[in-house]
Amino acid sequence: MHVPVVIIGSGPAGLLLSHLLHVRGIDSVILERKSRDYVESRIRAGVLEMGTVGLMRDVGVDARMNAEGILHDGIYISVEGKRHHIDMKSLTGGQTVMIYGQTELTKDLIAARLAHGGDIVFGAEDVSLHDVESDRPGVRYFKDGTEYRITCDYIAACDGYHGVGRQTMPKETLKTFERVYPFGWLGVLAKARPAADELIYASHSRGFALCSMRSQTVVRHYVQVPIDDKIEDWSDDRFWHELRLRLGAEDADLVNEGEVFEKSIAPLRSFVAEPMAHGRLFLAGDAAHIVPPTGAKGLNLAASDVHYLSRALVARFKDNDDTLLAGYGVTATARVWKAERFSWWMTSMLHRFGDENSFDGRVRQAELDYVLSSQAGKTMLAENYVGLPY
Ligand code: RFL
Ligand code: PHB
Repeated sequence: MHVPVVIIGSGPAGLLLSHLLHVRGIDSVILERKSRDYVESRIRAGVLEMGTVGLMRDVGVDARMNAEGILHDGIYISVEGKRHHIDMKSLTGGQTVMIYGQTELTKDLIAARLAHGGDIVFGAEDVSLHDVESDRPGVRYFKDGTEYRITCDYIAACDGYHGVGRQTMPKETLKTFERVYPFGWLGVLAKARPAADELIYASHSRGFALCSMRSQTVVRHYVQVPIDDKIEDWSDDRFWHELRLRLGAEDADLVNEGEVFEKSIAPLRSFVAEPMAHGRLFLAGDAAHIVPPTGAKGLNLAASDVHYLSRALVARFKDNDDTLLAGYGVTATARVWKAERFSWWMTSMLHRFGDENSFDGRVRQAELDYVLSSQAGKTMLAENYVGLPY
């Protein structure tokens, strides 16, 4: 079997890429290690930039998102219990973000891909990539004990941080950059009304907290926890109590409690791998970079990568023009580093590092003070949060 493009991974990057190619008449196969059920029940991001919303519209998978997604014009930043509003819409000349869960976006993309006759192989085990430096690369995988081989023109590794794509790249050409933070986020999903009309990012001496939402009846809240905390350490009561404390006395009552139906701890990490291409292998999304979630950029970066990659593949297949493909790594990486910077900055500014009585701690407090009192500071935050242009 031969297909123009083999895509590894059916997360947002792989699914969107296969749709973007499909609408331009280019066939692809997606190989996904997990089951459809597993992929559709993973709980992750919740904030979409308008660029991501636009890509969903371009591939015609935006009906449910338009009906159920919630547009937000701004965010709140709470500092030691005092809430400030960042009016992103007025600061950016009219831009907003949309609240729509990654889980829902993934379900929509899978359903639409299959409805259009798309080929997604779930449960593809031991995927390996071959001859990526030749002009006829291939992949091999096993499904239900049977071995399969596919040749292709290009391979897109959209297989996340632990995927096989980046690992296939020669060690001597790959340069990685990493920062690991000394804390994680404990996140819960609960059946409750949102704390406010928009997200609240709270910086407090007890640690960072975030009140987010998925709908008017489901909330997604987080608190910063030490990296070695265990989920068993956090009863629901302890979580709600801690969240209230971090919002401060005046705002504590904004928190509406409800049945917690998901609870997990995620570590925070910044990571970039360069280059994002080797021979006929291209990396996109978490396969090439990780951001801490404070800037809400992970999913949106996956989307911008596949925007650049699909455009480059279309130029190659439709116009026989390789220029954009040759420049993919450089183009995508430039936007990636700006989102890395923003996510690192938001994380550094809003979390507690246990050094508040040192020079670094005081500088962090001054930075927050400055940003919230300066039009220029707020504008910088707003234009990065809504997403830099493609
Ligand atoms: P994904 O979504 O990880 O999808 C990769 C897919 O590849 C499959 N795969 C393989 N398939 C075949 N063979 C292999 N060898 C394979 N190895 C892996 C995987 O099963 C999976 O289906 O990457 P993608 O598409 O690049 O999308 C990126 C986003 O998912 C990610 O950036 C965000 O969700 C990050 N993230 C968050 N971002 C936010 O903006 N806000 C958040 O609140 C937020 N929470 C999170 C997160 C990521 C998490 N991870 C990675 C564990 C919470 C968690 C727990
Ligand atoms: C979420 O709703 O899961 C969410 C929102 C904003 C973030 C991170 C996560 O910055």
